[in-house]
Amino acid sequence: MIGVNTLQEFVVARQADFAGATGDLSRLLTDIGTAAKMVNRHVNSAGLSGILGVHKANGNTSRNVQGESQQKLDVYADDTFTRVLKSCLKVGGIVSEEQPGIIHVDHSARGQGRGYGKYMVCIDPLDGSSNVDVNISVGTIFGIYRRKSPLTEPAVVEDFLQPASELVAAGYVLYGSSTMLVYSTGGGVNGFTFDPSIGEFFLSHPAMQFPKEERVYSVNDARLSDTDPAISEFLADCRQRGMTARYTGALVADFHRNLIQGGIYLYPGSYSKPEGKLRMLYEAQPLAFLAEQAGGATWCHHHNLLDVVPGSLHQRTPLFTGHADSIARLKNMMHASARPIPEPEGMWVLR
Ligand code: AHM
Ligand code: MG
Repeated sequence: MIGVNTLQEFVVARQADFAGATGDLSRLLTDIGTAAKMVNRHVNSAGLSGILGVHKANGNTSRNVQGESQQKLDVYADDTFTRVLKSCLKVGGIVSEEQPGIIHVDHSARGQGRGYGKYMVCIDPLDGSSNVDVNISVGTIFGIYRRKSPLTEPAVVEDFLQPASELVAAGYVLYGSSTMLVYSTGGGVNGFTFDPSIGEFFLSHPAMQFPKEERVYSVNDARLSDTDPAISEFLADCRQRGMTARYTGALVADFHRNLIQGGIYLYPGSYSKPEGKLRMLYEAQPLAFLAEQAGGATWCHHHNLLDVVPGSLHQRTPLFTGHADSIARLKNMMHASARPIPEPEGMWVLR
């Protein structure tokens, strides 16, 4: 890979590793990089350009399909990513945390190609957006599946309801002290840092892997009183081992730190809400794919999350992701738990 530097060069060079690759996925990944640059510019100047705070429509706070209030930047990021993705000829459908249903992309209608593209994109356009107003890191998370239904028809929900083990590619953008794009197409994980003076992402973190050490655990401890006591037991064990707590409120930032320093992120289900908070398609599945590619693992109280088939587009899931040894210890403690969290009924089936 000597001489390969920019995201675009790297993506295209990697394409050669896949026999019969057409370049379609490469185009899609570089388009995601373009949208990330646009969102990055807004995130960086949010305090100056009047786009902090909640988004209002007709004087009322806008809410997404899940009833959560939307920040102005949530709306801008959603708009930008969907606009860029819709222009990508190989995208046939998009689902976003901010939108109720499938956004169909029909290229023939615009005389741009034949029918619908073969890639299905799942996206959380601005993860951790409550951090924006206080100038703390936020992110974008994406996952790309190959559609199953015929290309001549609009995509169907089942095209998106696939287990994370079927992802063709996944990644995230972290808008932090510097902006990074991290992605995998299944042959390891690579990270790129944005150089704002040149306007390009450059390969800065090749072949990312969780380190040997387990250093950090990330959890909102206000969520622990109504969940499996095995989690508190696990956290006590983490402290005993000299691990330290770090939690930003932005999953991307916590996942990224734990990938680099060695750690585990936990967002459990509770007895009153066994499905937890995080979204399966937009958050959990892409990160589970990346964790595995980086030598880590992902669990969701009862299963390896990679094997779980989501039941609906906006399905939520408990999420434990990060260092493989930490996940293994947590699993053992959960297996021995006297009060496990019940599995949400009818929410998913295993393959
Ligand atoms: P969002 O996609 O609406 O921003 O919600 C997801 C975020 C994660 O980034 C973060 O880890 C978690 O929600 C924080 O939730 P809590 O405030 O309950 O700790
Ligand atoms: Mg999110």
